[in-house]
Amino acid sequence: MTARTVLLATSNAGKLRDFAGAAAPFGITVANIPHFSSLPEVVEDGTTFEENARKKAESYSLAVLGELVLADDSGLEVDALGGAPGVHSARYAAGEPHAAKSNTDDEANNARVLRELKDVPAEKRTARFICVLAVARDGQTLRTFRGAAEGMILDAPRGKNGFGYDPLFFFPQIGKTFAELTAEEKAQYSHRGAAFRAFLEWYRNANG
Ligand code: ITT
Repeated sequence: MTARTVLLATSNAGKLRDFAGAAAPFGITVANIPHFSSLPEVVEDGTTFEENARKKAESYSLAVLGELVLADDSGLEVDALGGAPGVHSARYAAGEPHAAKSNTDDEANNARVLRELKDVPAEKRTARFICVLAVARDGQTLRTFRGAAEGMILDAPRGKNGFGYDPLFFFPQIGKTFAELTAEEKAQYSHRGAAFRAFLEWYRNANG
């Protein structure tokens, strides 16, 4: 495969870093859509990761006609919370899906999860990260790809890397939280890395 750039539509710098890390070993650069912040924000009112991912990819692909555009909808599902925060992961502490988002959200979101799991014993704190990645062109979704990572929610944050719920998410397979992983490890083990590799397989077949 020749080196090339794949466009991503996201307002989340952490996601961009994750995708760039997952793509680098394959000689692919992932870059945000040019002038992304000046595009009208897509309302994420779907009830599933897939619905929201498709909506974002389709809508933002209209800003760069002819190009493949990736968008992910992702989040944390905690079993003891009935799958919450789920599709509301980005704005969980705000309590409503469309509340304004700020940089302090991650801390507040983590605090809410910890509060809600206060009396839940370690063995019942199972959780997973899910990433659904949609690829669209000219307003139409071509495919979606799903990645998951299984872990446990700790009772206090650990680690300084990553973003979002990473400091709470303990990954037993290597005995670290996602916030203790290097960029290479996160690409290797995460839901986002898995979804991206599935995309790459499709992309290779589609582009020779
Ligand atoms: P865009 O829609 O602009 O891409 P967003 O942050 O609003 O950015 P989502 O609606 O998909 O994206 O919400 C994803 C949230 O789920 C994210 O803000 C985190 O709180 C959480 N999340 C997803 N992947 C994560 C990861 O790898 N590590 C930690 N938290 C993650």
